[in-house]
Amino acid sequence: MASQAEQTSFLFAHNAAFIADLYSRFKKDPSSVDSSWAAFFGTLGQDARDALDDLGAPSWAKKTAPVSLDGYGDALMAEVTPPAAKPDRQTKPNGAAVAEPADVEQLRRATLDSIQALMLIRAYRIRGHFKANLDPLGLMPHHDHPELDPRNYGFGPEDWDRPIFINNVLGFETATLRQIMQRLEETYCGTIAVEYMHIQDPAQKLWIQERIESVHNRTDFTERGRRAIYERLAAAESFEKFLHLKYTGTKRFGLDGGEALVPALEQIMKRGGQLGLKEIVLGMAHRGRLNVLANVLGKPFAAIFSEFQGNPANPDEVQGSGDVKYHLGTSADRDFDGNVVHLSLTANPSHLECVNPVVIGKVRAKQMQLQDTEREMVLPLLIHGDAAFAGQGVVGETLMLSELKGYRVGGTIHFVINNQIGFTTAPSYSRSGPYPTDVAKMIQAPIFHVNGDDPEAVVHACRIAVEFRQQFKKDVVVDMFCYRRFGHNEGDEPGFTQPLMYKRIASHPTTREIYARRLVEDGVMTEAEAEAVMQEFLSHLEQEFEAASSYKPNKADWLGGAWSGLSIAKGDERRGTTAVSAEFLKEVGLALTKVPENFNLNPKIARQLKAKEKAIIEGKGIDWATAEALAFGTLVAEGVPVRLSGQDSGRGTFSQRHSVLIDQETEERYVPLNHVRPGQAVYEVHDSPLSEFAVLGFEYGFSLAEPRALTIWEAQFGDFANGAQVIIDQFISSGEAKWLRMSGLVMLLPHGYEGQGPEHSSARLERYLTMSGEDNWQVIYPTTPANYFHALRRQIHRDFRKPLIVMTPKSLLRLKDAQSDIDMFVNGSSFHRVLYEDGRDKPDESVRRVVLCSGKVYYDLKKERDERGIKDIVLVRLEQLYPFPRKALGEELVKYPNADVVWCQEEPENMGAWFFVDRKIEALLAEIGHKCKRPAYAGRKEAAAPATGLLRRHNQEQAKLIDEALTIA
Ligand SMILES: Cc1ncc(C[n+]2csc(CCOP(=O)(O)OP(=O)(O)O)c2C)c(N)n1
Repeated sequence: MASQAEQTSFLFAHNAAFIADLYSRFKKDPSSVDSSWAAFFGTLGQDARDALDDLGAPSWAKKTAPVSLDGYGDALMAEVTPPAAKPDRQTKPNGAAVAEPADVEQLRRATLDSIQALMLIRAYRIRGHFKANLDPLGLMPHHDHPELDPRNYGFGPEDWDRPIFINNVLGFETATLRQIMQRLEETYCGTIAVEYMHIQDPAQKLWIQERIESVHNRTDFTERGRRAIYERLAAAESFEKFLHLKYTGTKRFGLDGGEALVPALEQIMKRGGQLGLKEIVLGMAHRGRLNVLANVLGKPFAAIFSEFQGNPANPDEVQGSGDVKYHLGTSADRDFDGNVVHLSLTANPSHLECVNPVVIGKVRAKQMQLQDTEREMVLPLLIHGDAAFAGQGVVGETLMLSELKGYRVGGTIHFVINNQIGFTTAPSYSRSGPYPTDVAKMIQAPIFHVNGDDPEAVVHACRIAVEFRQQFKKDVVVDMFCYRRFGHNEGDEPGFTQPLMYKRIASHPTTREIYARRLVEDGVMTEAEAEAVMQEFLSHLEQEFEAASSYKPNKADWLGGAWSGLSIAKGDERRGTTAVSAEFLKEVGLALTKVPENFNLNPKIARQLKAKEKAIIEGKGIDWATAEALAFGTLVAEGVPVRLSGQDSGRGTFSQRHSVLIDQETEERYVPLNHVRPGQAVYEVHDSPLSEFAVLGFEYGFSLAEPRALTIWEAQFGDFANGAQVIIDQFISSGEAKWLRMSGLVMLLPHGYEGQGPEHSSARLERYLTMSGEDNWQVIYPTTPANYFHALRRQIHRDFRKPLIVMTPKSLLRLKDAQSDIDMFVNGSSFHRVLYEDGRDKPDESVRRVVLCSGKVYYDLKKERDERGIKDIVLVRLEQLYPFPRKALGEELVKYPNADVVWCQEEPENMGAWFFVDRKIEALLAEIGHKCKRPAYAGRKEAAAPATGLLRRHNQEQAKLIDEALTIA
């Protein structure tokens, strides 16, 4: 005879659909169910209600057709045998609500019983990771979370062996508490723990649940697969051991303790290749980088040893500063059973995590090149340190890009080498949360925590990660708990600060040793075989070491792939051919003023378009924004994609650009630049999120991968670029010198003193000039729309690429004087680095003063000089400050042998271009034998803040500096 408990369970099983239906009605309208049931449901807390939801919710085990596990077991680098047969899937009572049973009270008791079990299961899904076995050193405090204690759900010792109906959750229709607990512990508290219940998308959540619960989060690898894992571990360990032996105490930021990274990456590549990946762009910091270069990307061991011996990574004739060996990048093709995956590791500077957005930007460009609209062919793979991932703000900024239209790349795989220490700092000092990965929850990424001493678990988690990414095109995180066997670098003594941890590490066997023991115990290999694999690697390394002394890098690794055909910058003028024909300019210009019929244009915009049309037809008075649109339009018409991103860039901060027109009735968007001519390239403009660091990094990355597009980042106001200073200093200004990586990125930085206060006046021109050297980039402060037009086109119409820093105007956007006529755009016109005044009617000898200046102040000077009727002062504009146009400026200055020379700027004396041009002009005057020896200075006096916040003071200062430029002796 069935026991009371069995009857209860049976009773509930047969009425589950009834309860689910009743509850769903109650949720919609409590008065729609019988008042006694309403009272029953009303007493349930939120957790119980969530559990009750599980009754009606879809679950992998409840689906009628089994979820496909296609390809699950086959062809893993470490192959797996098919998962254990799925638990019996009995058809649950479903369909229409069953009639209310007679014994309602008993049914309610049974319902509560099930609810309690489901609450417990739910708690494990949410919090099971706290109890998981993650720390190889066993130092992490073990959490027995109260929510994981069955007693807290009303279960006593007598309840462990009676059946409870749980409606196919966990694959059991009915199970005892003992069975449930065992299943929960092995699934959620083993060496893989998962955080996924924060994901709101039911399909994603269910997918993960299925992957974990259907195989109890374990996977059975084949012997061949296990041997392969062992071999990769041996490769990783032997490499570090060898370096330790040969270069004791030399910095290498070893992977020792985190060797499972190597088979893990291998798995992502192999499984990714099966799922359509053609290319993986990696970004990683110092830790284990040499190991990844050698053992994953196949950089020759001899090359690495040669670098350890102090030899350069590139042939001697290659210029530049070079970089330390653990910052260098490389690329390689790897073939996994016929799936070729191209791998590239992006060079990165010391500044942790700043490479993240750069990698993402590169991936986006590569996806564009491959027309990978599904974003399944190119994957970003970022490898992080635990302290850095938790601490650096750019991590959050980059994650935030992940779902944005203009920046998404279909998900990044993040792998955290969580060695539970950052330099000398323990986690309790370096993050406010249990895991370094909590930041990834902001984008609802699933997070797998895994014990690095269980390499099979690490490989398995990575397999799920890449499958999830390919399936859902979303970020996913693998957090590998491990340890750092030596100090932060190999010259450090970790015992000073972590004596207990390091005592534990000293007696802790390596991951490979532990795994070898496991394989020996399981009869997969003998001890001797395991040892032989290790010896084989070591003797190979010995041979490579011998070869290192004669190793010569034969070819600098640049200008390959998308860069082939481009070359290294040379020559002085570097104008390029940037002019267009008048017909072409008009064709483009007129296309920019058209909108589709029935498009409800804003009336003000309609008037502006009319004015533009007139300017283009007459060829007169082309303003800044129109010149920019003409540059973009001619480029896209020529087949050159243009990508512009920045805050509010579509409209333009100063309401000047309007490159996206908005229908006033429907908010439909129309981008005239994408309707210039058939077959044209794409113009993309993206209003960026309110981030500078990640967005600039992204655009820089895009420009690295796509030299044949014009890539532009725009700051809202120039000095907001401060927030992206790391990208400017570490990549844009020095990437070519350090890593032989060119970029044609344009940075548009609104600059100019119009009385808008300390932050909205200066783009900090001085910083860019301080960083100018070794022909690293171009810094311009143009004063005419035509010059801007040519400067933009010049970025593409030359055979080299250099970043372009542009001080862009604000007030000049609407200044009549600052307009250009069509002849400045056409027929052999070009960018001018120096602009002088035409049409003077007095001889040059009569000129008493040359006022040199750059940018907006020119118009203030001109106005004042002309109003005063001064005829013997000329104004010469330096439109390009770097590379300094010495020759062109010299040619101007020799014309005025009787003049003195004044440098005029709006910025304070300790800012702007003065300190930069001062000595250069002095040297130039000496070189041309000018009578004037040094330029005099007219500008704001030295200051701490770039500008005053008081308009009246601004006006006084501005009038004074203009006056001084014209009058000082
Ligand atoms: C932005 C930045 N700040 C500080 C440093 C100096 N630094 C280099 S490594 C390191 C600790 C990194 O710890 P973690 O991210 O856990 O990586 P691990 O070295 O442990 O692998 C620090 C503070 C740096 N490189 N970059």
